[in-house]
Amino acid sequence: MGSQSDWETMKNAADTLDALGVDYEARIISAHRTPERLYSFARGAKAEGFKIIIAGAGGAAHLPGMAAAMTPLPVFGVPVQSKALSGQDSLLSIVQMPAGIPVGTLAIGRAGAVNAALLSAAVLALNDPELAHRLDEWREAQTNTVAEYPVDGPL
Ligand code: RP5
Repeated sequence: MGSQSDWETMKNAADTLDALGVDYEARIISAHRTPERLYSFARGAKAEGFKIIIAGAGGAAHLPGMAAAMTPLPVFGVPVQSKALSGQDSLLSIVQMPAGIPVGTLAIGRAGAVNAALLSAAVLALNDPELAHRLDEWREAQTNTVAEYPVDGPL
């Protein structure tokens, strides 16, 4: 993620990966404030053993696109909800990649962070039957939490 301030959002991705038993590292790498750290991480990520990068950033959110430019790994971008423009700026700056360097862009905020983790798990599960089983179980558990009929009052 681009800043400590993104962690409140990106922790939702981390929590989801924890629930699925997927190993990850959470790092702060700013495209603007720590460009050398970004270069070094993105260039070395595949050799370090990473399989997928989830990049969360807000505002003028260059992190996912710049990371994608420097690694062959799949990059999923999470637009963090910004104060000034509620994440519309983050979304557009992540999703509007020119043809040639893709960033798989998720929804703004918590939903995007959770879904980036689930999408990453689904990709990894293609070559990991045990993870595929855990993902099936996670989805079934989610389904089982949905009541068929609404009730009055607070949840
Ligand atoms: C972006 O700037 C970060 O991803 C963050 O969402 C936003 C604001 O960062 P802080 O000023 O809170 O560190 O680079």
